[in-house]
Amino acid sequence: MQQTLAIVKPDGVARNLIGEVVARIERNQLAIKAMKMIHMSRAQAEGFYAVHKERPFFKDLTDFMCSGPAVVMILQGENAIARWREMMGATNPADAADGTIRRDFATDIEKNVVHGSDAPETAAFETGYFFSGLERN
Ligand code: IDP
Repeated sequence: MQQTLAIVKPDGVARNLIGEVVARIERNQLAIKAMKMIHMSRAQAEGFYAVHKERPFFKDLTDFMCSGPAVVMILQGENAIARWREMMGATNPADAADGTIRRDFATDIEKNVVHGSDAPETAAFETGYFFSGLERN
């Protein structure tokens, strides 16, 4: 069993896509172990995306992530990290496969509706960033 962090980003919440994303997660048999809505501060968004701090899009990305509420979730299942990334689709919606969340709903490479951890180490950091041990078992 593996856990991963999923986020419905501020664009997804603003566009009323929480239910659509949650429905897809449930249809794909990933268990939602924890879920809450948060409006990140700038410092919290910068801490979350610290790995990207040297990237040219860091300022825009962190502005976007603290621009409104987001829904953060811990998903659990066999191979949950890869399965959730497959459901999300490629970072750029133009490159995302048909039927993925980003292909179906994202408007551009930044406002791409959802986030998912990309490896076991990042999943451990990211789930622990938003949830305590008590909230995830
Ligand atoms: P991922 O979310 O598919 O794992 P990453 O490369 O980790 O993609 O990038 C994190 C987030 O940063 C993306 O989901 C997207 O919101 C934003 N991002 C990535 N590349 C660009 C870019 O070239 N321009 C603007 N925003 C970007």
